[in-house]
Amino acid sequence: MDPRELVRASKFLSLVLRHRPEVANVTLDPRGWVEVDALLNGCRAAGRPLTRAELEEVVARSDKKRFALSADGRRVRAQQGHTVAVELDLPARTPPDVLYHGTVDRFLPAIRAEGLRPMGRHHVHLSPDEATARRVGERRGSPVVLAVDAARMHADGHEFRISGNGVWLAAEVPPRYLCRW
Ligand code: HQG
Repeated sequence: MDPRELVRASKFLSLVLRHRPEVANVTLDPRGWVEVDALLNGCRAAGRPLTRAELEEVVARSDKKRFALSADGRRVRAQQGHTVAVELDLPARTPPDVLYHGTVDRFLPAIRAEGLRPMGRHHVHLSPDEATARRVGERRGSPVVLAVDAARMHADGHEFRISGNGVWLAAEVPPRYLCRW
């Protein structure tokens, strides 16, 4: 696939596997998995045909490793970013001392008052390095990077998980653990 087709397919798969499985007439299991055959049939019926080889290419090449195939290759799921109810069975892990969150100026008053909240998603998404956080913020405008005192948060009993593609996830980040970077 050329890069533009790859991005288009990846966006459609994000829609189906994170947000609206019904557009490809599939349902996600409680862990977010869907049978590959059912997905490919559904994509075809939705007018967005995809071959098995193309799906594998999207899984392998999507810039952020957004999707994963099961070990037997028969199921696929999004690694994170869902708005539909799924429980990804990710283990709780000790985070690095500092994590980063990329956002924009206009959200700062609310973030200072109430901390980082998951908004539409299931978790607050945190990056292991500043450059990644900057790219996340850039999606919305001139990026502002916040540092999260993950060591202190963790010591205070907050749980952290890491998705299969290296995104750190937390239920929330109260304002006392945040500072502008
Ligand atoms: C902001 C992309 C007001 C938050 C990226 C963010 C990431 C608040 C927005 C992944 C707030 C939510 C996630 C509060 C947080 N008041 N605004 N209390 N707390 N916000 O898209 O972190 O391409 O749900 O700063 O690369 O931007 O989808 O989260 O600006 O990894 O794979 O509310 O999405 O990956 O936006 O991005 P999002 P995010 P994918």
